[in-house]
Amino acid sequence: MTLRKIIHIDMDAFYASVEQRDNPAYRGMPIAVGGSPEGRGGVVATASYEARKFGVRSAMPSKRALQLCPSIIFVYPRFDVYRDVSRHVRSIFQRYTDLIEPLSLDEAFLDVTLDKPGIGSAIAIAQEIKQAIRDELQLTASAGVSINKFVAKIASDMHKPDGLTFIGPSQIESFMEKLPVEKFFGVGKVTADKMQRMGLFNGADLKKLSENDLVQHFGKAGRFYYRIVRGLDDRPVQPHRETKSVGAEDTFPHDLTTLTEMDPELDKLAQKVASRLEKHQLKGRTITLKVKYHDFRQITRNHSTPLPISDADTIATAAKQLLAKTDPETEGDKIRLLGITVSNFGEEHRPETPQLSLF
Ligand code: DCP
Ligand code: MG
Repeated sequence: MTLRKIIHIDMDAFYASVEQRDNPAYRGMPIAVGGSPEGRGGVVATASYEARKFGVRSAMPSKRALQLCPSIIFVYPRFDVYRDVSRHVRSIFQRYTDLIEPLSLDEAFLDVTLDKPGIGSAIAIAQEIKQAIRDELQLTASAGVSINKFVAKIASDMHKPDGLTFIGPSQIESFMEKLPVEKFFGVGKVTADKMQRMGLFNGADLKKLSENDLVQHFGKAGRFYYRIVRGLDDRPVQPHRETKSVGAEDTFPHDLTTLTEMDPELDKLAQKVASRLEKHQLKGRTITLKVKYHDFRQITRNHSTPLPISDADTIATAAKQLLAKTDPETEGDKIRLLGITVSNFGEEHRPETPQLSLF
């Protein structure tokens, strides 16, 4: 069996770095790309590293960002520019491999096992890609190099910005053992809290449980955790995966019984979905609400709009109307999970997938 060579590349403070590159006045300054502080419901899409020092983060309300960092400069996003940069980055990747799986405008997995350019090592390929991005776009990216997607993705985040982190086959087991459970990609806050309450703080703790134990406590995901803590992840890099839906869901620590509790949760979910849609540059016409009850019954309700939508307010309103149709305050119907998905993107809103015809 030959080991694969996987690179995960993620641009550093993507929108903010593009704005700082194109506007010398923003360089070295705390900036936030996103809505204005006066604007209703404005949120930060991303912040420059200078602003992150003050605690400003993606998805934070602009008002909060201004409190944390009074000198912050708000910049309106220029999506057409980010899309062009993303295309250029993609064309750089294509010099090194045909197996590219974009996750969003600024992030992709590359399988370089074949070593198309004959460079000899995945680390050297990652270095060349970073250098090309710097030379041709005056931007920096961070790369993670390993033998599977899971580890490569965590690695790319370890030495941001401008990082390159290699985690070789012999290091994976000990790396996974030390990894805190909340860093496991795919482990949400509720699951992480549950793990911690069970005394499971890192990969080594998870490893003590049998596959059966894990499945009993965490359902289907348990099987994934069992394999991943052993460094086993054979998911292929999928070049033509198309985003068919964008969603978010939350399992609540306490079951919800009243609309007063449910409405703010739907607002939060809608906000998350809206920022994910924005990140993928998508608008959809179908909104689906998922409701799971304390006894594991699950229902979905959906609604299609004449025009594609992507903003948080419209998504939240539609989700609340769908929820109302389920008689959510019915006696005994305690709600454990709510989820919102937007789909039905249509031809004109296809995400950035590499074109087959280019190679
Ligand atoms: N984005 C967004 N809303 C979010 C998260 C991200 O609109 N909630 C956009 C803005 C980011 C881009 O997507 O620039 C890429 O997201 P990343 O999570 O990769 O964040 P950054 O590239 O900004 O920073 P980092 O250096 O941490 O990767
Ligand atoms: Mg990024």
